[in-house]
Amino acid sequence: MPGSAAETRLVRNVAIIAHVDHGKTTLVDQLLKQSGMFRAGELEKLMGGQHDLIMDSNPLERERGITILSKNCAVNYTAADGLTYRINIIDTPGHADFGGEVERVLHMADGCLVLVDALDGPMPQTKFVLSKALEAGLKPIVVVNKCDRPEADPPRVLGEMFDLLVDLGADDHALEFKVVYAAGRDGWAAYELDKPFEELRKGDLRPIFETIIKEIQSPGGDREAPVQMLVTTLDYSEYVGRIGIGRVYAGVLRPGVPVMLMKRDGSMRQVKVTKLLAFQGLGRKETDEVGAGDLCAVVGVEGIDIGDTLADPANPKALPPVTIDEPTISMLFRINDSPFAGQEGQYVTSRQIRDRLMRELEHNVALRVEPGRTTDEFNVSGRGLLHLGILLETMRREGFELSVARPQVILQEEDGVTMEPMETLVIDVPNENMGSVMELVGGRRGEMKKMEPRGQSATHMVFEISSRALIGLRSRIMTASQGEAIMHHRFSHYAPVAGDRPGRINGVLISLERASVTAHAVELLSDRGFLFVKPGENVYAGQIVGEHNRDNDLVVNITREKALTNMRAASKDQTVVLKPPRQLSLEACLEYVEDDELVEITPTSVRMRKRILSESERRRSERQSRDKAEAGA
Ligand SMILES: Nc1nc2c(ncn2[C@@H]2O[C@H](COP(=O)(O)OP(=O)(O)OP(=O)(O)O)[C@@H](O)[C@H]2O)c(=O)[nH]1
Ligand SMILES: [Mg+2]
Repeated sequence: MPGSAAETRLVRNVAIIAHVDHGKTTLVDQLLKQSGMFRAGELEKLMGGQHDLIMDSNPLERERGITILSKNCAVNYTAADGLTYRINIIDTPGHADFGGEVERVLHMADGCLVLVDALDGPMPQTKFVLSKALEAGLKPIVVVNKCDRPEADPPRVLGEMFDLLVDLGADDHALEFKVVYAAGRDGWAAYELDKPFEELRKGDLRPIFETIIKEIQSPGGDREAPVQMLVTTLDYSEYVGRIGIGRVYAGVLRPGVPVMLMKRDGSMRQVKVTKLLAFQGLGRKETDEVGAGDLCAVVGVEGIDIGDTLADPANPKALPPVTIDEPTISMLFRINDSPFAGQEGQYVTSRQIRDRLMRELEHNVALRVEPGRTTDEFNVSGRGLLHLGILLETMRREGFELSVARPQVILQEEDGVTMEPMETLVIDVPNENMGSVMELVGGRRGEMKKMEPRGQSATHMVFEISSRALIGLRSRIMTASQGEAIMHHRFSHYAPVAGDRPGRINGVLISLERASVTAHAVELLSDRGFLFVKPGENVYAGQIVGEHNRDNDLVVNITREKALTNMRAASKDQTVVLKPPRQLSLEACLEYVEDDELVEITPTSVRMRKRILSESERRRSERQSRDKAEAGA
């Protein structure tokens, strides 16, 4: 009986965890399709985006082909034993910036499917999410996924997963994990790879459903006990405000009945849930009770937060709170004060930006916002470049304009020593680009920890490197490998700060004037470096229009008109093929800029600029800071 209190023994709560791109959402989509709960064609209408997925439903997820928010869905499945089970499935994001969210939502589950790519094997995030699942006491079911990949090597990958579990100190219970082989996208799974591929492909995902039913315990929990619900995720709606999502651990939760809201800080107050929702299929359905073991969303509790417990007022007992991750990176958000300010966006004032950031804080748990030096500035901190980049991208889609400074890694003091975050960096790269990649990472004091072949033509390398040195590395690695490298990193530990942050090697080309870029100027500048702008684009004085191929900045006349001379030159003109501009994504721009530069973000453009737009003022300011440094030395 979905929607109402299902019999606890027929409920299963399972989280799907893996490294980014190992196929979690694709598998969840297929599980939905094969659950038999939906009419033919019903789900297909909901597909979309880069990967054509149903569960990656928000516009940015669709555009980028990654999962940003964890999501719940629930299916009914009639198992081989003839009983119909209700399976709550929690799809999680795989990117390292969202690791904290995965850690929290694991509280809703009793077991997890750990997906691992049958070629790539366990990656940094596999290790992280698996360690968190073990800490939470979840028994993993290993799904060796993407077995259809041409160079897939399931036995090797399975061995690596076993080693990883041993490494993580898994107990015997966890080491007896069940294995299912699958190609989620093709919709089949198998207990053994004992048949030819053509045979396996005719199968379906029943082995996964059955393993969930058999291996994951029913949630248990005493329905007769005083109610306890733990909030592990927040959602927000303009209409009803904050929505708390989590699991009922004991008793039965009902709308309209007084409950005690117990905060992390120990304070409590009596509240009422006005609307109670259970998960059903892809959506949520209003219900009048949710019993121990099941998951739900609660509406109408003002100020409800992650880690809060809803408890019985007569017997209020808080559940152990969940961890909330500290921010690792901070960035200055400020109003856009470029000469083009207000031309492309709808919301441009500091007040509008502040209100928007405050609204974001309602549900973006790992985000922090502090006032800056002036009312036009805000220090915004988050879990990484992607976390903050997504916020910026969302804001520009909504019509905001703002300018932001380069991201700063947040350092920590420990016994009087300044510590910086260190990361594990994994790079898979075609063999021919190995040398240049090693040089790039080595140049930033990355230390190699491991190197091994990956298939015939690629190499898998593991480094340890500081977070500061990582900023700006991605675009260089991508250039060095013609976009072929696969690169992932995640936080590993803190270490004493060593050395200066490596700066950008090249200087930039800066526009001299405010005008329109001309093809003639682009042609003349082609041997100075590469450009970020194309003919016809409007630029302003102080805007960064390209990268200089030397280490100094250069002011250039990129809006120069061609002096009309003679016919011959004019006809020659037509044969010139201009180099296309290099287009940097929003996050790439954030990594690119130096301390004296800003990224200008509007609904239609992302530009880079010098903080001080006028060349003479820039020079004066440089001289002043140089004098100051000399006086201090
Ligand atoms: N060959 C092959 N590719 C697959 C399979 N499953 C998924 N993919 C592809 O892998 C890519 C990533 O799939 P997703 O389902 O978005 O992966 P994910 O784990 O949800 O990724 P994040 O949520 O961003 O961490 C897509 O291009 C899929 O089409 C599979 O079984 N075989
Ligand atoms: Mg996904």
